[in-house]
Parts: sequence; C-alpha cells; structure tokens
Amino acid sequence: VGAFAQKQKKENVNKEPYPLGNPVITHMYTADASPHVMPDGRVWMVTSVDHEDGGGYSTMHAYHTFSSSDMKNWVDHGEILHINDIIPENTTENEKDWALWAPDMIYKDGLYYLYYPVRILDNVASEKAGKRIVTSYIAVAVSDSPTKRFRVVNPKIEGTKGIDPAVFIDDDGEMYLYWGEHMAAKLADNMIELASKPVKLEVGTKRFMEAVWMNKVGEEYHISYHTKYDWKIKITKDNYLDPDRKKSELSYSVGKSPMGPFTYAGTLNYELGTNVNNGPKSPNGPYVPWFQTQSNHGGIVEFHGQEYLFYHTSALSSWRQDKFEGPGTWTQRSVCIDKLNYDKGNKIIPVQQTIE
Ligand code: FUB
Repeated sequence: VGAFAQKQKKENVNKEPYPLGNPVITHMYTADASPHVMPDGRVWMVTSVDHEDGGGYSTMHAYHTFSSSDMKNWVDHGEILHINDIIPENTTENEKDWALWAPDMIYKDGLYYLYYPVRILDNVASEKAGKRIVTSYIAVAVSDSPTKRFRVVNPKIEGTKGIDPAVFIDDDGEMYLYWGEHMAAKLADNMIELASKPVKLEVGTKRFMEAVWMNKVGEEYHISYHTKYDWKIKITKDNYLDPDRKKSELSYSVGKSPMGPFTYAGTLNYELGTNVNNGPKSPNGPYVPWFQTQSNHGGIVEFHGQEYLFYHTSALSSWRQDKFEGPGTWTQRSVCIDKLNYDKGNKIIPVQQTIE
C-alpha cells in the first residue's frame, strides 16, 4: 500500500478537483466504515481491517478507529479490538476461524460502545446438518475513549442472529439496533441489551443483502443496505456497464418510523464501473469492474451541514509495485467518501463511487 500512497503524493490527487482523495486511508486495508460525529466535534469511524496479504473474509481480525476534522486528513488511532481479545481460552481449533466483520461505534453518557458480530461454529446445527455451520450474533464492547482498547461487556446480545450491527439514536433519544437481514429492535438504556422483541423490517425489496444503516432525513427515515447481485448484466453501446443493471450497489428504502415499514426508494450509490473492453479482466469474469468489492457497505454522517456517504472499493489493491495493475482484490478493500446530496423532494441523488 505504500506504493499507492507515494503515487497519490506524486500526482497530488488530494488537490481539487479531487477534494477527498479516495480512498481516504491508504496505509492499510480498511472496510465497513461506520461514521459518527463524536463529542469532540470530529468525525470518527471504526472500520474492519482487511488482511495485508489478501486472504478471505476469515482473515479479518481487528478493528481500527480513525478521526478527522475535515473529512480529508484522517488520524489512525490504532487497533481497538483484536480477535484474540474475544476468543475464549478453551476455543477449539475449528472455532478459531472467528472473524471480525462490520462493526459500529456509538457514544453515550461518557462511554463508547462498539457493536460487532461474533461468528462462531454452531456445534448443534453442524451435527444435525452433517456439515460445518457458522452462526453469528451481535456483541458489545465498551471503552471510555475511542482510542483505547475496548473491553467486552456483553459477548452475546440475546435475540440477535446475524452480522452487520448498526445503532441509530433518534431525535427523541430512543435507540435502535439494526442487524442481519433487516432485523431491528429498540436498544435498552444500558446499551447492551435489546428493549423490544426483534422484528424483520419491511424494506420493500427482495434484493436486500446486508450492511444495514439508518439515517434520518427531515421527518423521513432512510434505511440503506447492500443489494443482492443480479448477474444478468447489461452493457451500454459504448461498452460501459449499464449503471441501471442493479448488480452490486447500495440502495435505500424510506419510512415514517425507524421501525418501518419502508418503501424501496432506489439507488444510493453505483460501484466504480469501467470499460470492459479496455484493461485487464477480473479473475471473476470479464464484466466485473476493477474496483468492485464482493459486497459494499455504506455509512452516512452529517458533518458541518453536509452529508457524506462512506463506502469501500478495491481501488487501493489495484496499485501494486507503484503501478496500476487492476483488478483489485475483493477482500483488500479501502474506505472511500463522497458527498451525499438530495433533490428537492428529499430523494437521494445516487453517488457515483470515485477514486478521486
Ligand atoms: O467485511 C465483511 C463483510 O463484508 C461485512 O460484514 C459485510 O457488510 C461486507 O462488507
């Protein structure tokens, strides 16, 4: 990744018209950013960490926090939790492929709460099915600073099953936990338990895949998520991938309450496309764009009156040995940021992912 940082410096890509300089973190691979403005007035994000040498999702072993005062220059505050902090001592070899996937970090009453998915081998289900079955649920860790090591306070939130936790605090102070396949419940005041029965939200589409995020826009609640693949890809006549192909993108649905029901409202962002006849082919098929990740993960934050969409691409892993080599590695992802704007009817103007 050093080569990419050097290239960025050489070409001065942080300058206008590249105000954010995507990816924003270039010294390591980061994914699944969860951005929030914290009491110090800075924007903070906790991210998953992808492995330096590639490898798959099972090599994701840590969370890092980063902060910024301008969305452009980010300080790496280091590792706040490692897989070894949560694996019980008597864990069997099989269970040791636990991984740390998309987290969220929230501030409340002087403490920072980290919500993360625990993936574990389900011995009972595996025995029944005659094959390895991995199950997931949500856990919570706490710290008095987003720069310090977090301590596990609830290794399993009863009632959760799934990955990708996201916490939303409404204007009236009511807190909600979202996870998995559009599951949601109220979060208790103690921040570590559910305060209502989990429900599967109506999101108005069958293409919901994962990576849920809640954002309030005026009086409307926008639930966003990664949508499932549709491999019937159309190519436009100038050989670009059809931006309406609904392949791998973030979408959103709109509702009048944080618990829905929500109506499908369209695309939140388009992945980085590329001219399929020009450049190296992806090992995963000819039509996979260079910078596409297998699955995207969004987070939205308002900072100084402007909303920003955080997402990840594989652009950073496309630069190796100081030259562009594409395609990037699916599981060597990097956090990117673009401005998120709305039309007059509060409808999102879809963000086109950038490397700028
Ligand atoms: O990073 C691992 C998984 O990939 C996350 O939990 C999903 O949201 C997707 O980004």
